Amino acid sequence: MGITIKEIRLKTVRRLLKTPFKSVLQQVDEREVIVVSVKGDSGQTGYGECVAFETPWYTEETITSCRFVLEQVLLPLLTNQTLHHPKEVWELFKAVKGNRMAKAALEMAVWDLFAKQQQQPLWQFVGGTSKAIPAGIVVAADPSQIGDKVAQANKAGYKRIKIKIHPDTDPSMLKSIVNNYPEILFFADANGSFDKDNFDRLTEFDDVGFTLIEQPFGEREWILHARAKQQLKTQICLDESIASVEDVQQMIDSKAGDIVVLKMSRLGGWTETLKVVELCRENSIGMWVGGMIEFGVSKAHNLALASLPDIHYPGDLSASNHFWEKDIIQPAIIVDNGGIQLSDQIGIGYMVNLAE
Ligand code: OSB
Ligand code: MG
Repeated sequence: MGITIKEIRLKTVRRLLKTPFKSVLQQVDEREVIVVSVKGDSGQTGYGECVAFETPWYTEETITSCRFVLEQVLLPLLTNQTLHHPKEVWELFKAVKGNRMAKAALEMAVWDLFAKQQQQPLWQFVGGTSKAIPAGIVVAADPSQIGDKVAQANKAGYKRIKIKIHPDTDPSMLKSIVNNYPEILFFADANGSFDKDNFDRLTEFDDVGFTLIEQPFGEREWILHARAKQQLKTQICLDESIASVEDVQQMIDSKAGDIVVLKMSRLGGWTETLKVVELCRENSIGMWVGGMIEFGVSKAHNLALASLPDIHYPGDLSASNHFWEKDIIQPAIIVDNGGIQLSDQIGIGYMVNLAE
């Protein structure tokens, strides 16, 4: 039962964040993404969201490079093709080097389309088992605001809070915050801001009480990460370093980390991500689903991913109202008692509404 891809549309969405997102890499005030819709000959439509940023501060791709690659390279490869499984999209794109964020947006839309054709929720279609997904929020603010933001997140019911850190962050200040909330899981994300010259600064965060420290060093710093894994009792988790199955294998071989952040956008979509999940499962590597300051279409795919049996840590899965006045999906994603309930509707499980 194949699907012929009949029509692909790209729609730019640009909205202000409710409050600026501040990390050591960049401040984000406004977000632009491309919503991709793929219509099959059955009449159904699948959705994906391209979450590259405006400039290459986080990954090499940008929303402009993605628009170019989507329009000029990927759309012609997919249009009018008949597919029997969404995994075939990765094969169709094989001759195109890199550009995984552009590929992911289109590939994920095709997975949604196939789930809809099969009359199944996407989370079931990909092998998910859990309908109750633990939520997680990120605090990306000035140090003076961290305490207040954590208190707000606690009040909103979040049971996992990720705090952005860098070499100038005061670990004792964080320790007193973490001590105030014994029932909350705290992650730290350094976004690669440490290096070999301030390695000792990193060890000062070992007693804060973090479940893990995400990406202390640069993306290719396998040896430094291995040293941190050996010397710290806190688990080391890699985010920016993980852009392919091969990167996960490299992390395992070099003993550079305990846990990986799954970012389907950076990995190139579902097919590559499911391979990463399999490899992590076989090697007892922890996993959780990372966020990209994204809208609801990307979040819905990420929620389906978090439903898989071996995703044990809560991800960057916050409510629609965390970043946005109004999300692009209906109903909005809500967090209740620290969790998000997956929909029983087919596909991504939400209506897409791009009107402001
Ligand atoms: O490093 O995990 C990161 C957002 C944009 C770019 C990089 C990162 C982030 C986040 C997650 O920290 C934010 C979210 O919940 O969407
Ligand atoms: Mg990160």
